[in-house]
Amino acid sequence: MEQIEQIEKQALAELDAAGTADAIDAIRVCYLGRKGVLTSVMRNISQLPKEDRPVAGKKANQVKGILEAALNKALQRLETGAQTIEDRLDVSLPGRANRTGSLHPVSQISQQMCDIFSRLGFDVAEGPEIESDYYNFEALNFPKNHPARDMQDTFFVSDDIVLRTHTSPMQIRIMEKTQPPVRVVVPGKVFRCDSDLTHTPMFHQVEGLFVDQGVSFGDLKGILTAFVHQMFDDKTSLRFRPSFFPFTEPSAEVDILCVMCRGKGCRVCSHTGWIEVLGSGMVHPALYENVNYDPEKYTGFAFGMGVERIAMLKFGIDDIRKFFENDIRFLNQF
Ligand code: 2U9
Repeated sequence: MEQIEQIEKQALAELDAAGTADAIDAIRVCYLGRKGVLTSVMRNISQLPKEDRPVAGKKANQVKGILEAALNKALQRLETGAQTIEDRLDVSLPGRANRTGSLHPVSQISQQMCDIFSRLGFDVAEGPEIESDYYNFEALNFPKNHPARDMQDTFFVSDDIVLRTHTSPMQIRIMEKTQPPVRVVVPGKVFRCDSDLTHTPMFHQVEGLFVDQGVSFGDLKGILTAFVHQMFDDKTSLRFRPSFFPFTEPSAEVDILCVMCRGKGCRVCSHTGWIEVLGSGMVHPALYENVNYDPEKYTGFAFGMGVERIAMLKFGIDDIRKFFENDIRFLNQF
């Protein structure tokens, strides 16, 4: 009996370790073959004392059955390949990320600008990209012979229809429809016949207008300072420089302390320590006549800026054309 139990134990252990069909077959031959270990034990049972034969025979048959079943199972295990979930699944592999899209960097910055002005009390409005000469120039106090009306800067659709060169026509449309207070920013595409490292024939602007009783140049400085501090950081100094636009008087261009060198002087700020980011001014009284506002009662300020220009500074991009090539390797970084 002991011998049979020993055979069972050893055969099962060998099967456990067997990794090929040949190894399993060798075990079968070794134990159950014609000259196999168990086969010879069974043959010798007839030589046992008569009373021991039934018990030994029964035990030997049992073990034979167990071994046959184990041999089959081992073969099956080989055929189905991997046996466990761990063998089929490598949990250490990196996951596959979802390829979700994202907003274009210019859209991101435009939205961020509008969000800031929104929190400062401005509405957000959009208008047509194709405009009449009246809304794009005439109502904004551009003299008939002003160079900005020239073929070089303006895309003409016909004699008096143009691709808007700024989003200002929308502010005229808003003022025509609503009496003060008006507090609005207008984001959108604008078009100018110009192309180099810092200019593209289409670009984006965000312009703003605030008209009410008692609006002063101090309000202009306060709002634009709050904007720059939120857009960049509140340590960014501003500098207001006198300038000229037909639609504002007085006018000022706004420089910020260079975001790259913090005023030390570098390539980005042409070694001046300052970067121009905005145009602004008090709305020219001549405009009020065009929209039926009383120029004795109301004053206001306006400002405008190029979105790509701010995006280039925020993201450290040196060529505006990168925004419009739609190279996925560029866009994926935002
Ligand atoms: C109305 C009245 C006044 C909008 C203004 C600027 C100054 C300005 C430039 C910035 C960079 C254009 O994109 S840019 O080239 N803009 O300097 N824009 S004041 O003034 C207005 C607008 C509407 C009714």
